[in-house]
Amino acid sequence: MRLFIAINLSPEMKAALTDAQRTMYNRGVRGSFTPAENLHLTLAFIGEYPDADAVMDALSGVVFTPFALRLDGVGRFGDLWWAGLQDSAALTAVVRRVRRALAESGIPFDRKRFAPHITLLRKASRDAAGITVAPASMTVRTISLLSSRRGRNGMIYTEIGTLEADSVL
Ligand code: 2AM
Repeated sequence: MRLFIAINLSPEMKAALTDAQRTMYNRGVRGSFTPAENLHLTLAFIGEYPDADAVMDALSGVVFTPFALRLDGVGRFGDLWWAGLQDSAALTAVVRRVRRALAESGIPFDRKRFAPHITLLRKASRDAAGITVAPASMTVRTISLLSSRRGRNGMIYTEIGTLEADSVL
């Protein structure tokens, strides 16, 4: 099973992201646009790992309170274009806790430095510079363990489990 831990995005956030994708398309940019149902923010990429229960056990020890995410600009890694997020100490902290919990449970994950991004488009046919994204925001109340597999028409992500934020009094 190919596993990763991510935040699923609110409908408002997805609307802002699909608007940006539409603008790219209307300006003649072609490529592999992430379908709305697949838009997410990855916190930790585990990759092939057989034991989803062990991952959920590790995650269950992570404590966080609801926090805000806000879109902030568009950027690229080569021909992959993404939407960025406003700097958030709460997001950085929760990623650190998730990754520490995985490490302490001996669950492997990609140790590359966390670069918060939501992939909008892969294999862009040309430069999408100058395209902006509305500064939509959401409150994160759950973190998800997702599995990914290649379907006939692209990747299929399935939620395997969720971790809820602690309630704030
Ligand atoms: P990406 O969108 O930048 O490709 C599922 O593949 C999710 O895990 C995607 O959000 C992907 O980010 C992310 N991811 C992070 N590290 C990865 C890696 N080493 N291999 C594949 N996907 C990775």
